[in-house]
Amino acid sequence: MATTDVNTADTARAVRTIDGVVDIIASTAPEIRTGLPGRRVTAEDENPSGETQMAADVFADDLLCERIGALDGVGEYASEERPESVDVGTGRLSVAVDPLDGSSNLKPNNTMGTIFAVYDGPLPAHGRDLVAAGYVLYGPVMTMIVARNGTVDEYVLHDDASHELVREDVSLPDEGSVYGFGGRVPDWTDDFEAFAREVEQDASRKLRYGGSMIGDVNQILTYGGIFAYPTLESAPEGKLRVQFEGYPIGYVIETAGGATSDGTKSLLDVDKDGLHARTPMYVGNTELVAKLEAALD
Ligand code: FBP
Repeated sequence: MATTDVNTADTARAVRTIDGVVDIIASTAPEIRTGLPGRRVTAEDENPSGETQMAADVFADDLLCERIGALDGVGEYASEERPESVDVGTGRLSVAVDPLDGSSNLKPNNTMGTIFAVYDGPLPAHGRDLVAAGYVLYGPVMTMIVARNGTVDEYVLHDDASHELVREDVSLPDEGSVYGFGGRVPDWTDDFEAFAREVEQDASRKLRYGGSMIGDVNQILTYGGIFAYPTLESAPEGKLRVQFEGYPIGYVIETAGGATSDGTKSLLDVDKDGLHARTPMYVGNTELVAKLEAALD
């Protein structure tokens, strides 16, 4: 077979696999949500980052691993809840998920999300290997954001496992009107605190912070502005994970016309070893992220 034929076959298979991952995320999310009420308790284990796992984290991870792992074209599955990635097939694409981002919000019944990233290559992968990424937001309405082929679309997810495209080509509004910064304020660096105070002084902006990155990032995608989970004095690498949070959210926000940073460069250019490596995260309108980088310089 000629090389071009092989490439065409590979590309067609990859497109089918990516569509398959998106369909599985969309059809599994209603089940994850339905399974939450009895699972607002801690599980017996900690996750690989040493954080308390909720029974819901484990439940969502098991469902996604089983279904995504059975897809043709997926070679590896990894999640924030497992120490190692799992070999699930012979495909060249790898899928990394945060099954329930913000699961500490389960107790107060607040927003949470499911994040997914599809990489062309083995895990841990690089941000520039991403071929699709997105997230589900469990809010009053269940929505899903998907970035692939250079555009970002929004879907509404229904309880019967169907999904409906509601917005095509989503982009960040030019004038950002909200901001949300994680971590304890006394734990922020002086430079970040000075930047935060400057952002607060602008009367056109309002604080919107809910403690679940997906809820907070979706506010930025909707209204524009800036979200940060910064470097902390006690945690120079910040809290959020590169493979499961930094890269996929970097991909979504940059595909939607925004900017992202780890403090000095795009989140997609972060170079870290290890499946569970962490990174500071700053995402939002280009002008605000540029100001942030200048403030931290
Ligand atoms: P999990 O994936 O373990 O839920 O942690 C991620 C997260 O909940 C983010 O959604 C959020 O931005 C951050 O941690 C909040 O952490 P903290 O409350 O410790 O500042």
